[in-house]
Amino acid sequence: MSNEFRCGFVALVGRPNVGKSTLLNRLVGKKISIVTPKAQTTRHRILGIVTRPDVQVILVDTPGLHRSDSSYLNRLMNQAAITGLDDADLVLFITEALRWNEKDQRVLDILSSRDRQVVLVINKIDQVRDKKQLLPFIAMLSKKADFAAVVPVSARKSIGLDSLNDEILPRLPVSPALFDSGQLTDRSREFQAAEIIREKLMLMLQEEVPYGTTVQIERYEKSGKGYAISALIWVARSGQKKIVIGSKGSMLKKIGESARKDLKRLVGEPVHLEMWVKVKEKWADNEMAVKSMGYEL
Ligand SMILES: Nc1nc2c(ncn2[C@@H]2O[C@H](COP(=O)(O)OP(=O)(O)OP(=O)(O)O)[C@@H](O)[C@H]2O)c(=O)[nH]1
Ligand SMILES: [Mg+2]
Repeated sequence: MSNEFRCGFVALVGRPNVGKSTLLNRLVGKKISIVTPKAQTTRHRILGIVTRPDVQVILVDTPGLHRSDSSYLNRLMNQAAITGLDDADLVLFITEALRWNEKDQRVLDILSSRDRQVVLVINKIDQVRDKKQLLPFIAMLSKKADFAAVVPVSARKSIGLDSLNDEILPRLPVSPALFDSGQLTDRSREFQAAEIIREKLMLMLQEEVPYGTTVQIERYEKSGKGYAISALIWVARSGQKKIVIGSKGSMLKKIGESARKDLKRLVGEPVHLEMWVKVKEKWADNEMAVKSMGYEL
């Protein structure tokens, strides 16, 4: 193989909850994208950039592809994932070890309808006690499409990531780097701050409530010895506002405490966080509202 510098876009695509964002964070070596045990955590296309002496890998985290056309936001999330995949030089199709289902098949059908190099990544192999079970699973999946490679990994335990990198590098085009070597993401600190708060909402709220929330940063500026951040939490119904605030403000306090710790790590300085909860009826169904809240293709 030539030792010319390579650079390209690598989209991480799959059904919700298979570990796309976890894998991106591990490959970059820093938390770029939020992670929760709930499906449909990621709502945007987010770049994580890895620069080495021989290559710049521009990883593209995408929302989990799902069938729901129920809201404008859901359709936008699916479209964002499709755009990520269509713009990529290489696709990592992320699946879960021993847990193939019709949702994965639907993603594979989308991939097969496009002319893309696809590496099948079988994640969460740490959950498989008897590793012998992986062999027939890999054999079964290998027959489903003409994958460029099949790589079992555990993003959580950082297993198999060197093998995955070895499969990525030669499949990227010879090209100069597109980003500065120190840049790890295309997203602003404000965006990352909003995502951190949204992660806590996803983690701490139950059932459908977190899916009705979104976060907008209103103020992000140097103030005294640290930073002052003000965030608006939008909810889709007035009943949800009560839940997010909690009895005597207890839930909002818990969310704020947890978010502030992560925000301090992000900013590198103490953070004074203010949060307001506001209702915008059925905002996720409303194209104008969704766009004004920072969602785009
Ligand atoms: N056991 C195990 N769990 C993992 C692994 N990778 C991710 N997870 C967990 O799987 C859950 C979902 O991870 P995410 O990275 O948010 O998954 P995602 O594919 O980005 O999900 P969406 O953004 O909702 O599409 C989280 O609880 C992760 O901690 C792994 O290698 N092993
Ligand atoms: Mg994700």
